[in-house]
Amino acid sequence: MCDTCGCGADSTTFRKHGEAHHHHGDGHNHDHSHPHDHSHSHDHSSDRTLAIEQDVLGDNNLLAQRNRGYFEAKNVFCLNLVSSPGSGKTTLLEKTLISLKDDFPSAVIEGDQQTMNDADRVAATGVPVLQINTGNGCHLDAKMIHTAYAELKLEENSVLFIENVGNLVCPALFDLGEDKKVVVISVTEGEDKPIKYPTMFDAADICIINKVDLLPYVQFDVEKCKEYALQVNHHLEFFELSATTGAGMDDWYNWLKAQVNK
Ligand SMILES: Nc1nc2c(ncn2[C@@H]2O[C@H](COP(=O)(O)OP(=O)(O)OP(=O)(O)O)[C@@H](O)[C@H]2O)c(=O)[nH]1
Ligand SMILES: [Mg+2]
Repeated sequence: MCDTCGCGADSTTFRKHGEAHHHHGDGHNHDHSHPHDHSHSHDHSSDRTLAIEQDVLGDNNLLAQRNRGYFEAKNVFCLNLVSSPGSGKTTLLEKTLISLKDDFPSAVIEGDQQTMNDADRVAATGVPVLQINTGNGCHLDAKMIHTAYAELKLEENSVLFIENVGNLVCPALFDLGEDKKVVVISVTEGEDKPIKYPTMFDAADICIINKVDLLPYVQFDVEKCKEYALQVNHHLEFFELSATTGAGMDDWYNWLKAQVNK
């Protein structure tokens, strides 16, 4: 049970492509008695709820710093991809991994509540991948990432892509030790998402506006979307692209290569 947002992170499994899944004792309090509940109503005292949230996030932040130290020591550049479900994170990853396979070694940690679908798609590119199934959990946390990269055995001077659980709310709270948080929004979601879900856009460093090939068919004002996002976080950098047609992908690739060669 995740005490911070009320979701159940009590059934996390770690799976390599082609491997039968095994449950992992992840140190979370196992508590099957609460339904999925973001109201925090399970705690009778709001003071106590706040204290538990601070503990959970505090513990997470400590582990995230450990992850960050490990990545720094190995010179691993780590990206945490966050978005609502279906914005195109895996498609973007598949294309990026194939296009940049000669530029640097990569590894991927996939986060979904269930299935190996995304890990299987990534595995088809030949890049090492580990799937984390969070069960009822709605986000990845630093401890899951720690367990996952130990299994993956990261190469020095490589890039680690983390695809978070599709959810525009809870993953914003959990630092994983990444260098950059990348929020993906697709043009079918409406340009007002940055002001409706400001925590995520505030936490992000990069904002990718995906599926621009669909702009002729949907009402989505790209400039308005950027304006809203900048209201929330004026440091955001934007990429406008289509992961399926490849439009705008070169700017993204050049940015990634520049980060790795810093
Ligand atoms: N038209 C269009 N479709 C896209 C684009 N990128 C992804 N899609 C489609 O959007 C759907 C979802 O893509 P995924 O890559 O699975 O999205 P995701 O963010 O990984 O989804 P979750 O992991 O479930 O959150 C698929 O049908 C993709 O083919 C794009 O640039 N243009
Ligand atoms: Mg995906």
